[in-house]
Amino acid sequence: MKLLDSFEMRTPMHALRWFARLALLLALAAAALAHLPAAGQPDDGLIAFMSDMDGNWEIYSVSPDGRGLRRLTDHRADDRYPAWHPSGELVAFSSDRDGSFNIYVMPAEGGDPRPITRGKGDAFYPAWSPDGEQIAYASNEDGDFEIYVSDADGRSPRRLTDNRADDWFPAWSPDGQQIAFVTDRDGDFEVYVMNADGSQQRNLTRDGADDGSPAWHPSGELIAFSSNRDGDYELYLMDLDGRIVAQLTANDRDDQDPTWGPNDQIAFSSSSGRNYELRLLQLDDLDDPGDDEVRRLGQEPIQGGSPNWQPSS
Ligand SMILES: [Ca+2]
Ligand SMILES: [Ca+2]
Ligand SMILES: [Ca+2]
Ligand SMILES: [Ca+2]
Repeated sequence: MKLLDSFEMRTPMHALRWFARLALLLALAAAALAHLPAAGQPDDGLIAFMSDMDGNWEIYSVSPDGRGLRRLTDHRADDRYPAWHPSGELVAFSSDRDGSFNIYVMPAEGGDPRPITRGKGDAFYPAWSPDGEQIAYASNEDGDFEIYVSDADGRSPRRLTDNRADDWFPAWSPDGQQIAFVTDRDGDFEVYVMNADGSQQRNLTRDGADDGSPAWHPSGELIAFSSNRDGDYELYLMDLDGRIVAQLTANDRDDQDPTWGPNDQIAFSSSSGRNYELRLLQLDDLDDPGDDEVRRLGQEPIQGGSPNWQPSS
């Protein structure tokens, strides 16, 4: 009864006050639990992804609860790597419908795409700047892949990297000041970060395994990425010094291409051999991540890769 003593339960009046206080605390706790975000709510925006479920690579969108599957492209060419414009009203993607791979933009509901790049070589992995005024992508028009940034309409492309290795998978920081990307300039793939003008390129992962698919947390202080350092690909969370904050998945599948949704949700692609599907992870506590349950996006498996979560408007 030491606990009760501390609340000075000496008279019925004190006891009543104590129970009132307890009831209030319980009510507050219940209210807090009720407001905990549930994963994959239909009003959390859409997830665009690529899939060959209909015979060739197309871009699709789906609600994070697995409903409302919609095909956005319909072309026998390869259509890959969708990226939402920050307005949530346009989707950029990469397609070889005109011969080599170029970046195209289409309305969020699908429809006629217009080309953004018309370079020699192949252009992949479009990523809009957070203000929507620029677009980053990777192109091998100089022989190996480099990161480029152009105006939103494709004009004035600037090359940000310049080496013989492959530099690709650009990802803008939420404040638009930095770009994370993947490069094998040190022998194996690493996640690097540079300023948005290409200066101060630095290695964050520094691990002998292949590290890739960086995705900035909306706070700008953490980056989710994939690595095969335990033998197959898992998702990890690191800070901007490259310190691993948490290992987010642990299984014998290849978990890659994380994308952040509202309330610390991550959608990603999980594959095993030729089987690949979209999965969802809800991080309940960013201060203590790593023990969160992974589940399928929807009831039935949705064959999908390179998911990209629609920004909330
Ligand atoms: Ca296609
Ligand atoms: Ca290069
Ligand atoms: Ca590495
Ligand atoms: Ca795995």
